Amino acid sequence: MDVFSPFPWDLHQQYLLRVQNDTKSWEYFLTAHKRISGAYWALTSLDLLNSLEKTDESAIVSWILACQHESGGFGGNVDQDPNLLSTLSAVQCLALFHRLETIDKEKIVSYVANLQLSDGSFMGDEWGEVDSRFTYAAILCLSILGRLDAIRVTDAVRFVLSCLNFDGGFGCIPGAESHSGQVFCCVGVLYLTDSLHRIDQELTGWWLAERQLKNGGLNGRPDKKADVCYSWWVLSSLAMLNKLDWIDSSKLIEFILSCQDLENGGIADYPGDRADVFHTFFGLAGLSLLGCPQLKRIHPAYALPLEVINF
Ligand code: GRG
Ligand code: ZN
Repeated sequence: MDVFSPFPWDLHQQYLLRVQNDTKSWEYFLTAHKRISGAYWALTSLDLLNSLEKTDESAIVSWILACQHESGGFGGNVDQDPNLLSTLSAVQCLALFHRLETIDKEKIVSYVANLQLSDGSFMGDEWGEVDSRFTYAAILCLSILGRLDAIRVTDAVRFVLSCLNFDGGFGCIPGAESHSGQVFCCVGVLYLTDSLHRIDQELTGWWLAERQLKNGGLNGRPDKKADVCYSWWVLSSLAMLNKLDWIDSSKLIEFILSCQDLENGGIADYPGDRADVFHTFFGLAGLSLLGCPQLKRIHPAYALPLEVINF
C-alpha cells in the first residue's frame, strides 16, 4: 500500500493559489506586515508541487523589489521597515524564480553584515533584538548569495554554540530553554558553516528523536502537543544530522496526512483544525524530506527545492 495516501496534490495546489489571491480574507489583513514571508511559504510550497509557473512571476518579483530599502534590507511589505527575516524571505523568493542575478546583491550583503554584533550574534533589525533565528537568517541569506566571507563566521558559530543546552537542544539566546525551532536554526548554522563536528550530534539527535509522540506527530519541546510545523523544524534538523531514521517515518507520514483538508486542500497544525499556508508548507516540506514521490525534494538547511540550489 502507498504510505503517502491519500495525498490530493491538486487540491493543495488550488488551495495555495486561492489563498494567495484572496485579498479580502481576515488572514490576509492580519499578515499584511509580513507578507513577504507568507509569499516565501506559499511559493516554495507551490514549487514543491511543481506548480510555480501558475503564479504571476513578474508581478511578484516587482512587488518584492518594491519592498527593498536604500539600506539593502527588505521589509515585510511595501510600507514596512526592513528586517533580517523579511530579507531572507525576499532572497529565497528571488532564488525560487532564478532572479538573483538581476538584483544588487552587494547591497543586501552589506545590510546583513551591518547587523552582526561584537559577540558574533545578529540583530533582527536596527532595534537590536538578538536571537539565534537571526544568526540562521543571516548565514542562510549570505550562503545563498555566495558571500559568507562578508561576516565573521567563526564568531557567529561561537554565539550559536553558546546557545547549546546540556540536553543537546538549543535556545534563542544563551541559557534559554531548548526549542525545536531554535534547534533548527542553530543546527542549520552549524551545517551551513561546516561546523557540525563542534557538537555532540548523538545527544542533539536524541533530543530531536524524543519529540515524536504516540500519535506519530512531533512536538516542539517536552510535554507539548504534536503540531505539523515540527515535521519541518525537527525533521530537517535530523536530516542535517543524517539521522532521519531515528524516528518512525511511517507514523509521522500518517500524522501529517491526517492534518490535510481533503475537501478544500491545505494542511492544518493538528487533525481537525483549519488549514493555513504555514502548516501547508511545513506538512509538504516534511513529506518531501520523507520521500513523497509527488513532491520535489527540499534541502533541509536552505529550505528551498534542491534544484534551486545549483552549486
Ligand atoms: C527559512 C525555514 C526558514 C525559516 C526562517 C523564522 C525562522 C527562520 C525560524 C523560526 C524558528 C522557530 C523559532 C520556530 C518555532 C515557531 C513556533 C511554532 C513557535 C511556537 O512556540 P510555542 O511555545 O509552541 O508557542 P509550543 O509548540 O512549544 O507549545
Ligand atoms: Zn505549528
